[in-house]
Amino acid sequence: MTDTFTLYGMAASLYTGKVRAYMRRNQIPFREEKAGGARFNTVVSKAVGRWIIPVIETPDGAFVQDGTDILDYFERAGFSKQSIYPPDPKLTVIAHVFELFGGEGLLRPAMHYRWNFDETNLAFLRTAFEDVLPNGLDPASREQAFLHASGRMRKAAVVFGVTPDTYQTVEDTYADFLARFEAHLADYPFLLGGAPTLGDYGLFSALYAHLARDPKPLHIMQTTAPRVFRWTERMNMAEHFEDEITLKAGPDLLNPAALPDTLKAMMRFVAEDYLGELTAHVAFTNTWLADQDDHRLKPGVLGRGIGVATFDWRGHEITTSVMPYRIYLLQRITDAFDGLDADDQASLRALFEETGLAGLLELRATKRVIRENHLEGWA
Ligand SMILES: N[C@@H](CCC(=O)N[C@@H](CS)C(=O)NCC(=O)O)C(=O)O
Repeated sequence: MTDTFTLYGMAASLYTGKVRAYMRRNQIPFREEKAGGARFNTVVSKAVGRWIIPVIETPDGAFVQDGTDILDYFERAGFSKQSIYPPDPKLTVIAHVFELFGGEGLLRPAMHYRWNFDETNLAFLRTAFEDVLPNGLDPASREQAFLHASGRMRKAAVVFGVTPDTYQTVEDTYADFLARFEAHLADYPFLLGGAPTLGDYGLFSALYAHLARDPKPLHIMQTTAPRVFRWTERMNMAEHFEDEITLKAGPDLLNPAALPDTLKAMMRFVAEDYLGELTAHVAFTNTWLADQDDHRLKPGVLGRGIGVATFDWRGHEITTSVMPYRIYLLQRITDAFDGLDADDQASLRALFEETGLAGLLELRATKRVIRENHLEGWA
């Protein structure tokens, strides 16, 4: 038996990027195999119950799917050089907010800047998508398969709320987000101070594989938010590079009693951009749950979305797909909050009130999302 893991993924995959960065930083021995390869199509996707990446195969032949679950697997198995769960549980709640927002809330700019700039991006994407196509296709079949796979992703952009009506607002709000993160990174190498946490890995999902690799958004990031670009490099390194920012911040995480305004501005952004959507999704979910028989709640019976919810997003009425997975990540925030003692809850509630996020702490689905055999369902 070797001690090498296999990561099945794709260079351009949002959630694969998060896992790869974690494995590199923690110097976990692994090889990466394109998800369109023979073993993925015959063995791995069957083992995890659907075609989805990333998946890791452990040295003893077990599979773990889901970016978040894979990081937790490595944390539990003792591979982390410095846990991505902050020692102060109040910081962990904040980290979970960015785990959810980075992985799910930034999909609008990620999908817009990937799929709505064909002139700049398409040649790059055509090559990138070879990672998910079966091996050895002739050129005509490869083009056919690319059009099929990319067509699915273009449809996905629409169900995340990216339509011609919203393009300009997606661009303006992404610029606002970049400016806020850029300001924060002038003083800190990572979101919560001197080391990456769950929150950085969440943000890294969208901010790396799409927004710091595809030609159109890469140019935007490098020219308007160079420190964010530098952070994507820092996140992706196995080595520690001591620079002005790391020297200034030191190795420790932030003091939760004195959080910088730049972090609060980022929390405020999450409130402005994403709280309305989460609120609408939880309301939809609870109405939907009340109507379901037990069979439909079992893991794997339904696809990834359970329906759509319509809500106001920055002056646009938009309709987006409601996915139990988002409720699963929301649950991680509220579970972490519920686990705090009364004093910590009070101080964190004050911070969430100050940043417009207090409503997030009240959002609960009437049933819990569970993951069984790599699939989501309801307890
Ligand atoms: N929650 C999952 C999401 C994974 C996911 O959506 N992966 C994309 C690629 S980045 C995928 O496999 N899409 C294929 C599809 O939806 O058919 C995770 O974190 O692993």
